[in-house]
Amino acid sequence: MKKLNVGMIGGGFMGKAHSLAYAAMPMFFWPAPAIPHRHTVVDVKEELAKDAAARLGFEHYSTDWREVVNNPEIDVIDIVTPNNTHAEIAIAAAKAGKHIISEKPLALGAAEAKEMLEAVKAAGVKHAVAFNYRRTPAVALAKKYIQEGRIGEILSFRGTYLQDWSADPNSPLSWRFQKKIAGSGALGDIGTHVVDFARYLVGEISDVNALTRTWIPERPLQTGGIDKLGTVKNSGADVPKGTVDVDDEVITMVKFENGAIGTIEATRNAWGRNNFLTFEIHGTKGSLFFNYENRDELQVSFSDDPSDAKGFRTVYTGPATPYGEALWPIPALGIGYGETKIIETHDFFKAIVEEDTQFSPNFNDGYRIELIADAILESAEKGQWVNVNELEE
Ligand code: NAI
Ligand code: SOE
Repeated sequence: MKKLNVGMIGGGFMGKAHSLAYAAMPMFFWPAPAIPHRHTVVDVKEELAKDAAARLGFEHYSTDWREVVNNPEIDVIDIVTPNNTHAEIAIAAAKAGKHIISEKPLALGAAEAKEMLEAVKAAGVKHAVAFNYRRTPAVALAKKYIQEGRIGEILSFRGTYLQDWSADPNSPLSWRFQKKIAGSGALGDIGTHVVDFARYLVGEISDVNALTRTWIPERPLQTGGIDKLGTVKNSGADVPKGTVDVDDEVITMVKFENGAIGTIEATRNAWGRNNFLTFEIHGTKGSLFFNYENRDELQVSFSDDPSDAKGFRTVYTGPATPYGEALWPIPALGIGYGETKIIETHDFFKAIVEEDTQFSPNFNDGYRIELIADAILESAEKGQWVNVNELEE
C-alpha cells in the first residue's frame, strides 16, 4: 500500500489532533487510500520539537520548517501553526511540489490567501483547509438531506459559534488576541467555521452587514509561552498587560447568492457556552438543527410530519448515515473531535492519490472565506452592507 510521508509544522493543540488522525485513519478506513507516515515534526525550539516527535509518534524532528518543506522525502506538508505563519509555509511548500493541508483560517486576510491559492494552482499540488466540523457525520447528513430536497428550498440559516474560554479578563493575551498573529479575533478563529457551514450547506454568501465588539481591551501577558486557551490564569496587580487588537464578538446578517438570508454569530465571551457551534436551517419543506455539543444528533422537522407529532425529533448518526461504514457499528455510540480529523485525513489522502479528485474545502474555499471575513470587518467598521465580490481584486 502506498505510503505518504508527512512533514507537520507545529506540535501544539492541532499537532496532537492531526497526529491522532494520521495514526488512526487506516484503522477506520481500510483499505486506506495511502498510509500516512509521521516523518518529521517541526517546532520552534529543540526541546519542543523533540518532545513533539516522542509524544506524537514522528520519526524525526526539526526546528527549521524550510528544511522539511524542501526535503525530497516529504510528500505532504501539514501546517498546524498560528495563523500568521500559514502563508509563508504554504507558498514555500507549493514551490517545493508538496501537497498541503493548512489549518484554518487559511491566512491573515484575503490578500495573503490569494497568494497561497495562486501558489498551489501554479504548482498543481492538492490542497486542503482544515474546516473539519463539516465532516461531523450529522453535518454531512444535513447536507445529504438538503441535496435530496428533504427540506425544500432554503429560506434562512442561523449559525453560532459561542465559547467562554476567554470570558475571564485574567485569561492571558494568547496569540489569538493579537492581530499580527491571528488576523482577527472571534471572527477568524471560530466565526470562519460557521461561514464554512453556511457555504457548505446553503451556498455562496454575497453580502454582509456586521457588528463587532472588543469586550476586554487588554489582558495579562502570557507567561511561559504556552497557549492553554484561557485555562492558565495570570492575575494580580503587578502582572504586565498587553492590548487586544481584535474582535471578541461578531454578529452579522448575511445574504446568499441563491436568495436565502441568515445570521452568523461568534464569541469567546459567552459564559456557559463551550463549543456551541450550531446551525438552524429553515426550508420550504422542513427544518434542520445541529449543535456540536451533541454531535451524534441532527434535529429534524418535516412539513409532512403527522399533525399530532409536530416539532423537532432527533436522528442519531450511525452506520446508515455519512461515513457510517467506517466509524462505529451502533448509532449514537459517540462521535468525537478525533473522528472529524480522521475523516478529514482520509478524504485528503484520497484526493492526493486520485488524480481527478479535489478535496473540499480547499484553498479556493479558504480564500473565499477570507474575503467574507474581510467584508465582515469592513462592514462593521463602516456600519453598512458590504458586497463580498466587490472586495475581489
Ligand atoms: P498552539 O499554539 O497550540 O500550537 C502551535 C504550535 O506551533 C506551537 O507548538 C508553536 O510553538 C508552534 N509554532 C509556532 N510558530 C512556528 C514556526 N514558525 N515553526 C514551527 N512551529 C511553530 O496552536 P493551535 O491551537 O494548535 O493552532 C494552530 C492552528 O490551528 C491555528 O491556525 C488555529 O486557528 C488552528 N486550529 C484549528 C482548530 C480546528 O478545529 N480546526 C482547533 C484549534 C486550532
Ligand atoms: C479556540 O477558540 C479554538 O481552539 C479554535 O481555534 C478552533 O478553531 C475551534 O475549533 C475550537 O476552539
